[in-house]
Amino acid sequence: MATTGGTEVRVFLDEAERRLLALANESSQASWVYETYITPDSEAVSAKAYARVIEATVAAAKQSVRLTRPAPGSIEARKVHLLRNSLPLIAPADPAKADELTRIVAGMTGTYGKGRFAPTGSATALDLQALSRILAETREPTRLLEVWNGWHEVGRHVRSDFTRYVALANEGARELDFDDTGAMWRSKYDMTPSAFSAEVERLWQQVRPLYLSLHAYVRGKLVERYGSDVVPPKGPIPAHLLGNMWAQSWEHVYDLVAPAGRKAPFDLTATLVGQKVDSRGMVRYAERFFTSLGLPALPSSFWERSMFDKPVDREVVCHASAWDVDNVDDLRIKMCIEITAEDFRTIHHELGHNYYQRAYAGQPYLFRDGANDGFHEAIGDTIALSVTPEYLRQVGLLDVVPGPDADLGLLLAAALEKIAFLPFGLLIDQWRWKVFSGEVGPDRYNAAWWVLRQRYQGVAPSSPRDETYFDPGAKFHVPANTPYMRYFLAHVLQFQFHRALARTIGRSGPLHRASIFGSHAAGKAFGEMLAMGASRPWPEALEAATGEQHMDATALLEYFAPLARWLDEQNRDTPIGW
Ligand code: X8Z
Ligand code: ZN
Repeated sequence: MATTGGTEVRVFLDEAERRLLALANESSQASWVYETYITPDSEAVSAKAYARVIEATVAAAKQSVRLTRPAPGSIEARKVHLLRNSLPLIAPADPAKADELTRIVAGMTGTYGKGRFAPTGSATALDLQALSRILAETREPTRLLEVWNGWHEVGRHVRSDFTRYVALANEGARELDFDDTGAMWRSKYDMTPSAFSAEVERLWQQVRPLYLSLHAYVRGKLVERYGSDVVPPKGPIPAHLLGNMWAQSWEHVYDLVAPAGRKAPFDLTATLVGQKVDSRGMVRYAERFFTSLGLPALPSSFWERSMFDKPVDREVVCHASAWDVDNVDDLRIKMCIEITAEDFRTIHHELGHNYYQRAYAGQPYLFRDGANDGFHEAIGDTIALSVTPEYLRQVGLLDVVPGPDADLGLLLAAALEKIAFLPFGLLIDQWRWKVFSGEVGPDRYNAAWWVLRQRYQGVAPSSPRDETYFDPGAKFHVPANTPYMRYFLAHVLQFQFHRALARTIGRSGPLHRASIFGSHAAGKAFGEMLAMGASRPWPEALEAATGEQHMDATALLEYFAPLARWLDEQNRDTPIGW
């Protein structure tokens, strides 16, 4: 009988949520200790705690199938669906294999975190941050290549672990009736896995022409700077010349590609350093943006428990992340903050996660998540789009707001960050989907990686990278088992959110000059979506905030339209593509 079945499922879900919440909190505590103090013991403890979460989740997901099926569209049906899709990693039921798998993932994350390389002339081995600084600032190709090569050694150290991880993770995913781990990752978007693949391809086709324009323009400038024997005028751009270890953001080559006589409209890094803003001060700026929207200040525990600075006395995972350790209000960020414009933005990104977590903390446990993971990644970025010159003036970080003649510079700088990222955001999981499905085996891991990097990004290594290398392993999210398509989605969604919020509060004028700073109306519109968490399919959450039901790149294209026109003019005699 329907009512009996409904009650049975409800009682079961209540109990499962209670148990999973307790285990998830223990696991978060253990992971926090591990990632802020890497030792063999903290690794073992965090791996064990994670294995317990997986085991309980799988047990509950399997049991839920045996209960009376809840009515389609009901709260219970959604929870059962989310239960099966809640984790990015499922281990086999065999406890020895589950232990092995969670140890491997924790170990790969630690190996990445501990990565170091000593370039010629450096007395000590440098960490990723120091190496990234060299890539951003040096314009000497041989030096850039040495640093790029040096960091990519870290990938080699995780190759064999990664191979075993793929096998074990797939075994786990299959026990939950997914085809493989990649199919499991694609099942989280309220559509079939294949519909999701088509959806990201559709979005990519919307933005691809703009990426091609930017690529052609930047390549032309790099040819001028480095010569055509270093940069092929019609070929892919060498991966070490774009100012970033993965060529995922090109903002650090702004000075190389800016039109003659146009330096950056302002230098936020210099202002922050000049005003002696420290890491906490940086976080305060970001918090102040959120409170200006009518959202509450962060709890005092946030300021006591977060890690803002890289400790000098121990190994940590520096890659920035946001946490809600008790799934209620134990919000924290973990970062090795540097006083730069880049980290200023990243802090807004991380607080976006924290404010989302806090907004949905009133939901039942299984709904305490983003509408989809692209939403989670887009919240703070949306706020950071409102970090306009006028906003910076309002908070005392800029003296004079540059006039409309600075627009091209502002848009070019933004494009080097946001448009350059798009193909990178797309390809990491294109690669992992093929790896998990078996289409790409260990004998082709690296070759397949570079095929995709060339196809989507138009970027290539400066010398062949055979299978003794494992270059995907030199990007955090691969050893850390963090899905990546979320960032591609976020780069589309953040412009949709930004446009909708700006319009809601009547900001006219160009989107790149619009800021929602200080608007309680924008905070309310955004906050209503955040509070929904994962309780409804994501199109409903999107509609709540934007009135739109589809992910759509027209807002991004509108934002960059003046730049797109300008790039087309610049590229009249420039080869496009590779
Ligand atoms: O990993 C991150 C965040 C943490 S959720 C810092 N991002 C991606 C990356 O660094 O590769 C943000 C943008 C893309
Ligand atoms: Zn994030």
